[in-house]
Amino acid sequence: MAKSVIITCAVTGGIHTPTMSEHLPVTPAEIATASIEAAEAGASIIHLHARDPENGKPDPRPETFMQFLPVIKQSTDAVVNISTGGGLGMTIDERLSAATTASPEMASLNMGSLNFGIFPMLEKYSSWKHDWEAPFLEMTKDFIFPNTFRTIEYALQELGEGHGTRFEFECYDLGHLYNLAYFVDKGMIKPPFFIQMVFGILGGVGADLDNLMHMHTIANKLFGEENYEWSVLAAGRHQMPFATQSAMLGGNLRVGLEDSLYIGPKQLAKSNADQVRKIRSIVENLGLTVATPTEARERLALKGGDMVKF
Ligand code: KMH
Ligand code: ZN
Repeated sequence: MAKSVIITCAVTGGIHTPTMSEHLPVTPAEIATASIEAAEAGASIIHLHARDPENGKPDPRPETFMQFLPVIKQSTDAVVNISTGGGLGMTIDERLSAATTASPEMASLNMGSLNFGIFPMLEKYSSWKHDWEAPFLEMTKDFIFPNTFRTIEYALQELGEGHGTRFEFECYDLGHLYNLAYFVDKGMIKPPFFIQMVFGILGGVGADLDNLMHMHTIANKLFGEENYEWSVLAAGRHQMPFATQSAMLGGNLRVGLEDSLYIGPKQLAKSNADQVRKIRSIVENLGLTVATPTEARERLALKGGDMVKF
């Protein structure tokens, strides 16, 4: 029987800016509501960043996260996954601080350094809600998102060993699977681990189905398919087609406004939950089922929602 599909919803991220969509959650209350609605719609994992409530800028402060984490926990059984990617330009300590404070069941971990170009979005807008937005996008022309062996090792020790947190290993290119294999071979990462394959970031691998197939083939060779769960996210207009492909191939998937602001061609998504409902209906129409949080916890060997510090 086919495994159920784990849906992750990444509700706000640190890439899009408030000008781009009025539906992008910004305040703690908006992030909490978006997360609860996404969970009710069928997401078993909620991937979280925080934003400064005043201006929507990516915000690493644990105290900002703490304004929405308990609300989400009290209202849903979904797995809370805290980003350690943070916002482009944050230090590694800033990026880890919310997760080391909250000790979540899951955290993201980016598996290699890469150019991370979001500057092409500058051309789409002629005015901005906040002063920080245009310079933030502009600086990515010259930006390398740093995820070195040392920082990956540090996160594995601090969060993995220190807190029993397990990871969403974000792999933006083939080489990142080999970086992951290095840590698996060292015994620092143990099955069953969760690989999030990321397509369509400028600087990472492109959103081409052949790339997805090849990354999946190489992951099977490196890790053995019984040892890991895999999921797919693709940026922008590739989001839904790639999520669908992953489900068809036996994988899991991620949606959410972090990765795409749209629900259809030129049509902004009004909520994260709308994207979850859309992909859920596709998954179910393929004859597949959507995983519950309990199933996700079992398959990813998570420590449990009562073992967190929020
Ligand atoms: N927005 C994704 C492409 C993280 O939070 O660690 C990358 C991401 C990074 O989710
Ligand atoms: Zn993220």
